[in-house]
Amino acid sequence: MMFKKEVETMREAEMKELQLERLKWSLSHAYNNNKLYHDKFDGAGFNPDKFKSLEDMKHVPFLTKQEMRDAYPFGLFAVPLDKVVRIHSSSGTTGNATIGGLTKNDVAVFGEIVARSICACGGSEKDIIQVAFGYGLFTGGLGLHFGTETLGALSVPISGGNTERQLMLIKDFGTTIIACTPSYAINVADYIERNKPDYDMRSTNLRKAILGSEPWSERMREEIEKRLHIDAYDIYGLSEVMGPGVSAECTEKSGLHLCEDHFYAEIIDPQTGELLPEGSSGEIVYTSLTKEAFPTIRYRSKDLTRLYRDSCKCGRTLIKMERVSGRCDDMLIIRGVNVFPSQIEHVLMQVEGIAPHYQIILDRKTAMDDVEVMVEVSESGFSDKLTGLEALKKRLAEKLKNVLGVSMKVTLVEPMTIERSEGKAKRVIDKRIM
Ligand code: DLL
Repeated sequence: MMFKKEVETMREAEMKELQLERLKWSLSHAYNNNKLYHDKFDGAGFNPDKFKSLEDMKHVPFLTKQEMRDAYPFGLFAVPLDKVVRIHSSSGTTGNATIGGLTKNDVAVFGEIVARSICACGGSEKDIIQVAFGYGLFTGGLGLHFGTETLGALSVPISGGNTERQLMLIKDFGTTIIACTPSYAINVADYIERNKPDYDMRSTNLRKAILGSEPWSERMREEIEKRLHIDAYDIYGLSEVMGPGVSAECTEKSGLHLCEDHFYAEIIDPQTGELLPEGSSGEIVYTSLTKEAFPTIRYRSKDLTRLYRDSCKCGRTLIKMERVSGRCDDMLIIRGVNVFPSQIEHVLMQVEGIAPHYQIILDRKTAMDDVEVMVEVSESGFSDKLTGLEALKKRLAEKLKNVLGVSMKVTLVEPMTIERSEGKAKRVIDKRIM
């Protein structure tokens, strides 16, 4: 089922026309109603009245995360505060948070894009959706909640954590879909294995998980699906643009359909800022097409992905986005070699006997960066035979060196040693003094 079939199956040419028309509105709205955008556009010599075709996008100046932070709290709003009905914020840990506001109409659009995402993975108004994303300024909880209600499905607003209660409600309420971070889904599987060996997920109604808010791999999907006996789907979004539902996977599980009628996306080279042709990998940049409260114009997300068109079996024609592999600002430069945490994860996940719980610890005791990969051994891989563990450690270190070209110290730890998160997992710990 599609929530808005006429848009989700629109022909490419028609979509581009719609985008052009909406871009003209959005760029003028930002220019005329927000001083920061007005000054930025003037500074770059760009006048929205001269915007005639999608090619003109290259004249529009980029907006960076720093500029968003500097505009804290409401400096990017383009409507009076009394038209704003809700505030959200990014989960950033350093500096000012970035703030997003929504008008009534924006809230409706947000609800719609999440409703589309739920339908894309095969959900419908008949579903009972346990929203195990955090509620609050974070967009995950309220985003999934309003999406569920917009669709007309039943929402269980439990928020994150309290796994015992999550499992109880899955049984008692007959939950069919759970929405949470992929790392929390793994925590739920671990919890059952350790504390409730008799809890059989197959005897519940839970069929699907809608997972997102942090990067995760195909291997993690396999693990979650196998251990929880469900189908797992990727949902993506960011508070600077709106929240979850900017793009989401369909039942084909082969890329995420982007709501390109609300967000115009471009791929640029993260180093040079140069616009790259469709199909290239790079940093994704967003321009909101319908947002009233806080227009996002050419926002450099730092998320790395690829956009492409294919004839998806689900029938949607919306442009597809590869799962986000990481962020350009997460890139670790280890002794001159660029390494992404997702690449390390990829190597770890290919080795038998390793659990998907790891942390990358960076330190600089000497002039060189030290990298330690701390990873849990799975219950099955855990043998108290020291020789077995030594061999495993050696195998991992060799594999990391071969694939990534840098040597890293590997430390194996017992199951359940690495701190579990109820929201986004913390993968990188940087102890370097800058
Ligand atoms: O994480 C919104 C969200 C909530 C998405 C619930 C999906 C589900 P922020 O806290 O602003 O918003 O963080 C946004 O998280 O720029 C990506 O780097 C990362 N991210 C979000 N979803 C995915 C995903 C929410 N499916 C930042 N895969 C984004 C990879 C993701 N990374």
